Amino acid sequence: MKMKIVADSSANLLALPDIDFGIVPLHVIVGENDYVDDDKIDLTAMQEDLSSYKGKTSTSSPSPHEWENAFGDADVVFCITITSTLSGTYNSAVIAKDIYEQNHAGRKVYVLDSLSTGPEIALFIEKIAELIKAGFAPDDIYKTLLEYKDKTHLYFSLASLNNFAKNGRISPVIAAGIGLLGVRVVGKASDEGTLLPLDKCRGEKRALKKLINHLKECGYTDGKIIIAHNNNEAGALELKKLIENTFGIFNGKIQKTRALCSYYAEPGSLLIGFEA
Ligand code: X90
Repeated sequence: MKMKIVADSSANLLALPDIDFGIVPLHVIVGENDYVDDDKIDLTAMQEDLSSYKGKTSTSSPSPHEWENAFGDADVVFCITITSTLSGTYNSAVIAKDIYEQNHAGRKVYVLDSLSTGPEIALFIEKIAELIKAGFAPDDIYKTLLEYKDKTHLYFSLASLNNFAKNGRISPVIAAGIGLLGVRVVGKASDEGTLLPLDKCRGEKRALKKLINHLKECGYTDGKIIIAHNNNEAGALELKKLIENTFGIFNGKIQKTRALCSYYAEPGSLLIGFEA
């Protein structure tokens, strides 16, 4: 039985060792330019375009057809999407699942709405990969994944909320003032899969301190952590150090955001997914 994991590009991953894995790209649109968030994208060119372009910019979700293509010829697909509250990506995956299962009797697609994005999705993907390798049956993998989802979180420190507000994904009132004079917003993915702001902090140091406090409040001890950063490796390393100092271990890794996350988590931002 051929099992495959398919996620959208908000996971910031391109490949997975020893597992059949596919990524479906979202798009970042800057005027006439359509940046496809796949392994061929020039991220530097996109960032430069974004920072100099004065007109409207936006993002768009993959079509059902793109999902279907990524499912390939797998008998069982585990499909993980960015939060359905903020993107049409989940809906198009569900449509693709129905078509795929209708066209290929006996095949099965599990679609999971992450209600999150980025590093928390990456944790889900790693968990599924682990369970596939351990030889579990598809239904058991899905059940275990749903239980796992209750133990993971996504927090962030965002350097700006401009693109969120400009695209109607957050109220302009919340976005006001973030980014000015080094003010960052620290918050989390809510249970409903929306952006929940928790603290406004002046300067990265304060933001990192808040993140550590939130880890403590969540009961974090030594679980897996993935930090994703947009042009802020120094901040990611500083957070790693604080985690080591506070909890005695950094059981994780640091990744760079790809196009979709880089658009909303603007340069200087950090995303942190962890198991509590
Ligand atoms: O369909 C589309 O065009 C994509 C829309 C995606 C909107 C959300 C992107 C979030 C990227 C930003 C920080 C974390 C916020 C967490 C909220 C769940 C990452």
